[in-house]
Amino acid sequence: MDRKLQHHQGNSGLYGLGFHLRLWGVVLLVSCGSIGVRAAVFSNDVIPLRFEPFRMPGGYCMMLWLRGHPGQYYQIESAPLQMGRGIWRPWEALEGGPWQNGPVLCLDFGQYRVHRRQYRAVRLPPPEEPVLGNLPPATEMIWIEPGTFVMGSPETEKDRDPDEGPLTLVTLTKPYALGVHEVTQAQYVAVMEHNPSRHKFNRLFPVTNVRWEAAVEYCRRLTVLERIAGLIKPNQAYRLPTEAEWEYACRAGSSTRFPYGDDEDHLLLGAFAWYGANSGVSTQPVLTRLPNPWGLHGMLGNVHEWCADRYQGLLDGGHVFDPKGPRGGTQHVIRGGSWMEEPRNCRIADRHRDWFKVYVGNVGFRIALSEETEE
Ligand SMILES: [Ca+2]
Ligand SMILES: [Ca+2]
Repeated sequence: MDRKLQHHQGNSGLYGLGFHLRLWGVVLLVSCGSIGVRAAVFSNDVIPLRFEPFRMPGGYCMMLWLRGHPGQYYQIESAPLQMGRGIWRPWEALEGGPWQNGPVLCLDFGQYRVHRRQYRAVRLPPPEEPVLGNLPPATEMIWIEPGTFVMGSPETEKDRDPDEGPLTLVTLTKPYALGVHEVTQAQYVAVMEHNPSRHKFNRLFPVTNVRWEAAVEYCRRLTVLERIAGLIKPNQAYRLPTEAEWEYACRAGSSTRFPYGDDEDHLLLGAFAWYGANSGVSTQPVLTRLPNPWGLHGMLGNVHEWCADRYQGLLDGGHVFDPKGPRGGTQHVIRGGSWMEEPRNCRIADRHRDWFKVYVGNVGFRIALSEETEE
């Protein structure tokens, strides 16, 4: 039984706050008036929750910030704003939870009439060890041979951002395999048993609204499942690619803005990538644009892809071997651009980090496979 479902059932029919106070402690209640914030704190755990309407294509959603405590889990719930009769309506958990190890940010897409909703964060008990799911539909993997390449973009590149430099010579010393497409919703659901995606039109769409931690957990579970099934060797493991591995594979030997050339007027981009101008304001099924020269589809566009690394504002410079990113920092790298981006954000060298993007339906991931090494 999914623990989120259990909590949901546990809360259903309990319209007062006393139950939560006794059991978990309601940490916060926020009602959204037209502008102001009403916050009532019911326990010693004071957890600020900021919110504001956020303009999206097609309307507004509510953007909520919760500063959680490390190691604790929260569910963010929403209910219609009470209109003065004192009758509590059922609270409903927002999709995508539970949230862990704040700070976190979530978006409520379901409610454009944001003035009429109220929100609260409820602390949850620690999760049980997750149950393993089922073997997902297989991903075709392409082995990438070790090699050396120049990471980043030259200062002369059109639309370049400063965090794409300094140009860095990178040597990758070990082979790794990369999925030919982003992880689909069918694959994610088989392993994780829920579908957090924003665009649920088709199970061949890439999964979205996946936090970095969940993408890592997917890789861990997939490794266990495929080892049991004998599909990978006992010393092989799935993981997220490092940022350098991602760019090396995306470049596929090129040093231009896109794997097929500079394309300054973006005449060809639509053949290779789903981006703002051709996506129809949505993700699109994987494998429906042309691959790069190494046979990888959708590296640019459709959904941003998580990398293993934390984000740092500049590249290392010099000559580095098997870089894994900085040790410190809270944000992780996403790469490749998405269905909602301008062409400049779909260049090979363009770098992004997680902020609210993880909850607007344009961040997914792609799996890598390699032999486990001693750190
Ligand atoms: Ca992509
Ligand atoms: Ca950028």
